[in-house]
Amino acid sequence: MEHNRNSFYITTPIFYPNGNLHIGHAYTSVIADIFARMSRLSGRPTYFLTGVDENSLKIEKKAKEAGQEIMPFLDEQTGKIKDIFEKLRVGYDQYIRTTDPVHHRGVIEMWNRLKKAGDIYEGTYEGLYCVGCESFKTEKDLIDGKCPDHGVEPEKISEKNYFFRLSKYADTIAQHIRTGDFLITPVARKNEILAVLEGGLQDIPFSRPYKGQPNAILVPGDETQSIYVWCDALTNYISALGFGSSQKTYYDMFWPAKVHIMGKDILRFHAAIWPAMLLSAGLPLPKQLLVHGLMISGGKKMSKSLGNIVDPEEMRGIVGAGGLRLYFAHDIPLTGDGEISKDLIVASYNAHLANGLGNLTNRLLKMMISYEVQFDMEKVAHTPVWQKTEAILKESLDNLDLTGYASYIWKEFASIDKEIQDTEPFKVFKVDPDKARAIVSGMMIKFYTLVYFTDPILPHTSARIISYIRNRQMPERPLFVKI
Ligand code: ME8
Repeated sequence: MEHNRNSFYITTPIFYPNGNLHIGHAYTSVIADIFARMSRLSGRPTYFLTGVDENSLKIEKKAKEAGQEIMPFLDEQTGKIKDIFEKLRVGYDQYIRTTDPVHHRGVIEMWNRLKKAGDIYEGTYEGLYCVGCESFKTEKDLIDGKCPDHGVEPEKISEKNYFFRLSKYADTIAQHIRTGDFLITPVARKNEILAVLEGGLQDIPFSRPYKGQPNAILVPGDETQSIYVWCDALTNYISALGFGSSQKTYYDMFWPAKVHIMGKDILRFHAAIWPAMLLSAGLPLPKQLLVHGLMISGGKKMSKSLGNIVDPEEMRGIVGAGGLRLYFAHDIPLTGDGEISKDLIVASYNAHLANGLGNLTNRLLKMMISYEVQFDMEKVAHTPVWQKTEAILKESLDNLDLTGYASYIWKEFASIDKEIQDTEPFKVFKVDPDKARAIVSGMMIKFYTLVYFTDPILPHTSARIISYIRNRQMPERPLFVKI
């Protein structure tokens, strides 16, 4: 199968399954899901990958703390994560686990290519290592001698490693970023990474001594060493598609990715190490990195290690999957850090769903049914309002502008509300029923269109409202109860 220029391959980071997913992980996954659904709705061949990063030291520690063997622990974690994804309607095409054999094959193939390119060499690493980040640190990365993200002193280590010649690729990567064929958005993140690249990159250890860690992928030809977690983890984006296996149809169809979505915490891995690996392996770079801010709680980054997490399940219990999805899409600017609070989520739910879409649905359905308004649903797709909304969908997808898309649709819903107030069909109906029908019919065409294009954000609700319209039926209970 040929690569289709229109294909849309979208990924989330593979998450560490060492605790429950918090609202930040839910955010990344939900926005990726919304983009994937927008892409499917616009007719593009789409593939949405998410999954878990299982081959890491901190997972092993967690399993030990829980008194469990590693594989049953990982299976249980994956069960929980898939359950949350289902509840939040995160409809991935594939959930990759780095313990999957297909992944191991991809990593081995990647290693062999780096080696063949002459970019792997033996050396000794002396320095600091933060297990929380699973990365090597320099003194200037630390605040008061501690990792700023994890609040712990990194371990001092001295060990034999294989190094990856990262330094060789700094200029080429910067060049790809500057020309825009490796796009990094928002621009502040692009500039941040360009500054790093312009300062030059150092070669980095790409293996660590193998000490029997479960699930570690051993260096081909040297079983005393295991492949470094980030080399292992980053390769998931292509191993999942079959890179390194005989079955690589999906790889051929979907690589290079349209976009990798991630938080800014792991920008450097994705904007320096990953493209360097791909260049060394002779593979195309992803088209874009979309780097979102980090939600903070109590003024600090939320993280499993810090224990200040907000539970997405609890929030879903209050505002439903739709409430949370709309909040992410409509209210969180992709680019900044935001303090997350229950009050803000509830206020958004009340404004946009209970008072907004919920009320509007009721008012329109009532008028449509009681005034016996007819409109031809099969012809809606040929109306100017449909064509305009479809064009906005495509444009928002090209620009990965989620808040723009969500706020456009909700403004249009509000404009129907305003039209009801201005035209007062309930008064018109008393004197001129046909005129009232014509007014409501026009509104129904617009409403039906908008609801249809809301599907990526509110997948189940959109389908439910469409079926009420088609069956000329009122919802048995309110779609969104005010909180
Ligand atoms: O870093 N706000 O996994 P991870 C918003 N396994 N998003 C957040 C967030 C927050 N406070 N905290 C986390 C790893 N995230 C590696 C990735 S990829 C090849 C390997 C989201 O479980 C955000 O997307 O720590 C961030 O980049 C990711 O979770 C980190 O997840």
